[in-house]
Amino acid sequence: MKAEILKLLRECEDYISGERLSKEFGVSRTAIWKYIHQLKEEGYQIESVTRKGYRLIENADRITASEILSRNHAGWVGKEIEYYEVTDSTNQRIREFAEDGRANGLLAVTEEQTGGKGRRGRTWISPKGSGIWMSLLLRPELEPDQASMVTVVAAVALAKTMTKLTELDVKIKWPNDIVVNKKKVSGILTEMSADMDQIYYIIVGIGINVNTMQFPDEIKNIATSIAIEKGECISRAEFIAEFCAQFERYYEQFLEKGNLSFIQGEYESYLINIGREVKIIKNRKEMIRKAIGINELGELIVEDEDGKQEVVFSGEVSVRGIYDYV
Ligand code: BTX
Repeated sequence: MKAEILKLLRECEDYISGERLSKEFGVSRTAIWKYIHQLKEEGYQIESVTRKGYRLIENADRITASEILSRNHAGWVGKEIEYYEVTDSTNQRIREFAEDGRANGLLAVTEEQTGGKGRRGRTWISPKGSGIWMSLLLRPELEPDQASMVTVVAAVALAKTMTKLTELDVKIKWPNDIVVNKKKVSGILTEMSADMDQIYYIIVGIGINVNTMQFPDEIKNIATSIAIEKGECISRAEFIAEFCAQFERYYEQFLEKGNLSFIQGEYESYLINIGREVKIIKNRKEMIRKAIGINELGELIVEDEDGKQEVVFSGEVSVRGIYDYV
């Protein structure tokens, strides 16, 4: 209800009376007053004027649970949200929630991560207030070897969301970097808990540089943000809400089909590697191949000089000439 009140306040530029709010939501004016008080405690500047009612003064770029829920139009993804001012890693939070039995679709978001994780033990730099650092809990009935396909689904949902909200030329660097202008704007870290033949849960962790204007030296040549590329800031809460809806749509199709055939073409339309040379590292040997596309399992199809094709699994590929540093 708090999120609904916030939504109404945001949509209405004028004052809304306590009476109207109480009628709208079927609760007492005191209950409305309590929700308004809670929103104020979350940092919203809400003016209350006798005989006129309430008005939202400033609309800062917040990602609190109420802010996201008031925009979320998905069915079950992100319908429950845990918000943190600061935490070590949202993937870690979701892992604990998963072990506690929390439901499919739970989302954890934070303003800042002190121990943001990338793949293979790398660090994900997650400064305060300007990015989206979030993780989603999924409990699919899939075989463990299907889990990596969820990352591909998330990458397409992310690319689609970004394209829709920013109109930037968004690309995917196989398997799951989101790239704008040859620089990394977002990364995905998928983790899971499983045994040989069943998945207990999957954690999809997503980091997006949204309104970040400066990066530390170690990544300043490879990283960019939506704001840098677009020249203006965008609403992080709106981005998260749109992503939830996009992801839900693609993910449900994936569960129905069990493979990525329905999304292959769309993934390839974003794929920056397509038709280009990639460096493949197999058994410590490096080879140059041309990337052709992906198969229905999300593996990269590459071709040698004689036109012989083979597939490449995650992590064996680096991309020549895509990032300046490669
Ligand atoms: P990755 O291993 O593909 O990328 C990590 C590499 O990317 C780093 O080694 C560094 O070179 C570069 N990098 C680090 N921080 C940034 C940044 N902010 N922008 C651009 N490049 C950067 C990608 O791993 C997976 C990242 C997932 C992050 C999310 S955030 C929410 C969730 N919680 C968590 O701990 N991780 C995930």
